[in-house]
Amino acid sequence: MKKFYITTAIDYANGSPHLGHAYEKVLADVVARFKRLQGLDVWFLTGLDEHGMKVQQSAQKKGIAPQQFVDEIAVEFQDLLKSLNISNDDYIRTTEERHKTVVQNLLQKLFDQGDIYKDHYRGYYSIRAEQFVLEKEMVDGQWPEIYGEVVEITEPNYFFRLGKYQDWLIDHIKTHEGYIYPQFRANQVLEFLKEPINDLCLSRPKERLSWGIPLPFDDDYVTYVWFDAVTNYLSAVAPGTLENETYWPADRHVIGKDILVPPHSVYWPIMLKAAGIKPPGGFLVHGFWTTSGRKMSKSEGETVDPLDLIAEFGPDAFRYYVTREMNVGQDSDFTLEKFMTRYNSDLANDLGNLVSRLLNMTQRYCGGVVPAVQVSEEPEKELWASWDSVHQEIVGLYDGFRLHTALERTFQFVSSVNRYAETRAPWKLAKSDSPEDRQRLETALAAMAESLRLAATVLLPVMPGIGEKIFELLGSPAVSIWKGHLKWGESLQGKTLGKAAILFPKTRK
Ligand code: ME8
Repeated sequence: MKKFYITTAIDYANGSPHLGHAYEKVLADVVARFKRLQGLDVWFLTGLDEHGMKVQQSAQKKGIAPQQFVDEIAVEFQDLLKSLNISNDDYIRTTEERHKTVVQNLLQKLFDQGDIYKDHYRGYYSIRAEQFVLEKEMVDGQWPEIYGEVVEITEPNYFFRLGKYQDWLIDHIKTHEGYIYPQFRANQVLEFLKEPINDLCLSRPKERLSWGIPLPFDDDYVTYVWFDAVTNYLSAVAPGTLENETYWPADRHVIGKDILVPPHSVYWPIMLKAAGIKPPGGFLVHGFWTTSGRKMSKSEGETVDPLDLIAEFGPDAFRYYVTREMNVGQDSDFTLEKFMTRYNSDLANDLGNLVSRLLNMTQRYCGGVVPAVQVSEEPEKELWASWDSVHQEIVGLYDGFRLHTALERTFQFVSSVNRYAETRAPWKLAKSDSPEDRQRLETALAAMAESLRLAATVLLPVMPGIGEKIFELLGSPAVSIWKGHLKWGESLQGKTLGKAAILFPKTRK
């Protein structure tokens, strides 16, 4: 069976989860679920980034040990995953032994082969970003706000020879089509690589930062947060070893645009290349959620708490909204108004009404049992054609990460089913005594049931809970693989439908 290994960024354990964290998990989960429905052997990893200065400082402020601090935060992040119905197979925390061992083995190997060396570093250091920053990054004599306080320091440190592998990396990106999605991000990386890259300072003296993984070859130092963090993708599937494992390499690292250049697109592939480990299969780089143009992260004044929306409207409504609104790769503005419009119009009115209409009418006119399709007139032909166009596109859209378009098409189909119901008007046909009208009525209900089966099937990656619920109401088990189930005509004839249900209650105006 073909494997598919997908990861998310591991979230910083220095604060509570926010919308960006929630979105990234949903995005990766939609892709993971889609791949499983395609019949692939999927391994889906997410986790928590627990070391570093900020965690050390936050724990200090609270007067507790860093480990206790991250243990508490881990609960919050794991609760978020549960509340969003995320289907991850593993959860890695960088304070786990299995991770530390792999990081240390990797460091030792690179040190032994001469790719890590000791030198003096003198430069400007951003405490907030936990990285050295360059003078040329100043704007009008000021450090960019994201760096917070910047101080000048000189200290002996360990460096990783990045420059040695620069040409290899450029060639790798150029010769692997689709390696970074969307393509314009790959171009940004190539732009960055036009200048010679500096070697990476990968250590911090313990006296300044104690909350990290000690360098195996110098106990006075811990490794710098990026070297530690990116290695999680390997340590989770290859515990204790650097050997390639069943799932390696990762097929997609799902990350936000802020951490592509340089950590994921430069440090990570070069670390692997230098260690003789296969580089990543690819990156899926999403944009940022903004409100009024600002990202909604804690440090910049978050206004929407995703946990509240999930609890109020259910995980599927939240998953639908973020997947429908975000054109993967672009930024997107999050507003409660838009959320409510999508909820009320797409979910409650279009999808929810279709379900309750079908259940009510089948109960009333056919004793709750799905009848057979008996006629094929203009309205039926239009409906089948409408499904056909979705059918032809849907796999390509999911595969190409055009998830918002996949949902747009699916809901266009749902609308056309509602239009079909209006055109056929079974409630009018029911008043007729003609046997032809009875056949039309039964056909209409059978066609609506079949349409709903198809819509539920293609919605499963995005709305697994609702998809399964619809299948249950249709008297069938949810499909676990799409193959053979996307064609119109898998008759539900004879199935007993569930009792009328409200899938999306109107919770607000
Ligand atoms: O960067 N919209 O952790 P993190 C969308 N620990 N995505 C957002 C976002 C927003 N407003 N804000 C953040 C880290 N993200 C490191 C990663 S990986 C080996 C180490 C995304 O908690 C961000 O782009 O700051 C990143 O992919 C993820 O959330 C975690 O961010």
